[in-house]
Amino acid sequence: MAEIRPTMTDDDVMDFVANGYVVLDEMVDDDFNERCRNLKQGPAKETVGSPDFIREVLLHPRLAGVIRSLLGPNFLMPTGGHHHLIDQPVSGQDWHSDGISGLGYEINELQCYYYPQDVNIEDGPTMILPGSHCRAVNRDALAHYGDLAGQLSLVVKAGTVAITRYGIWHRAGPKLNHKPRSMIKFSYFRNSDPRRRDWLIDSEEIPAYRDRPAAPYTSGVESYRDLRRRIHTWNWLCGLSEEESMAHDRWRPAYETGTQPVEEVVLQ
Ligand SMILES: O=C(O)CCC(=O)C(=O)O
Repeated sequence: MAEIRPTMTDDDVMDFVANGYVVLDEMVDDDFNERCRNLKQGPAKETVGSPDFIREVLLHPRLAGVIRSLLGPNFLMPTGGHHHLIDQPVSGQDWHSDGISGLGYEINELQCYYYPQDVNIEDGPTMILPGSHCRAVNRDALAHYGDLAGQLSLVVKAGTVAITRYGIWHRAGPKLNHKPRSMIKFSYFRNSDPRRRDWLIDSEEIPAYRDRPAAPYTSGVESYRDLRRRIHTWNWLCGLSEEESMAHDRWRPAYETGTQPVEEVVLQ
């Protein structure tokens, strides 16, 4: 198999850590997009597992380069997928995050959305909430939210793939027409914890996480929590141990060190 080259830089990875998504515009060839437009709604294991799909989509150098950057060189390939087809006007889905996604700052699963046709605003684009990927959420509560500051409608051209950190809040947006809108969803997984930066680097010296703007829906307290989570994620992706990570977290209060085993304490 051809070597998969990482495509992300330190800054790209820091962006992903904060936002939880990357969009690769018009990545897949039109001929192949055409072939993916008339699938049945529902499980798409055969399509996603087919040699053509693997070549044209899953191992496309732009997509595989991002996956390798974020999940390491030995990542696990998707073994199935789901075709989300909407072909009539609907008010859209409730906000949700999938499966048992929730707490945790690691990046172990990347969930991708592939659009084989253009998606305009009236076609029911997928909507995501950047930065929501590590936020624990009660799905029943989340379903009551309406429009959220900072939400993003994935209005895209055919062949676009959006890569998200599993757990990102999303929904199918309102659809105003009968034009079929397809989205094929599939996930890649990490196979081992990161030991080093697996992306394009200029120097062996690990840079400290450079903060990104706070999400527009956060207060001071929540944006502080986001920042601390981002630092955790960045340090973990860089392969830093818990102890090294502490040295890289300038925001950690002095009492949050937690490194001394109780059996080492000698009472005077
Ligand atoms: O169809 C869409 O745009 C989103 C659907 C989805 O991701 C879901 O149902 O979990």
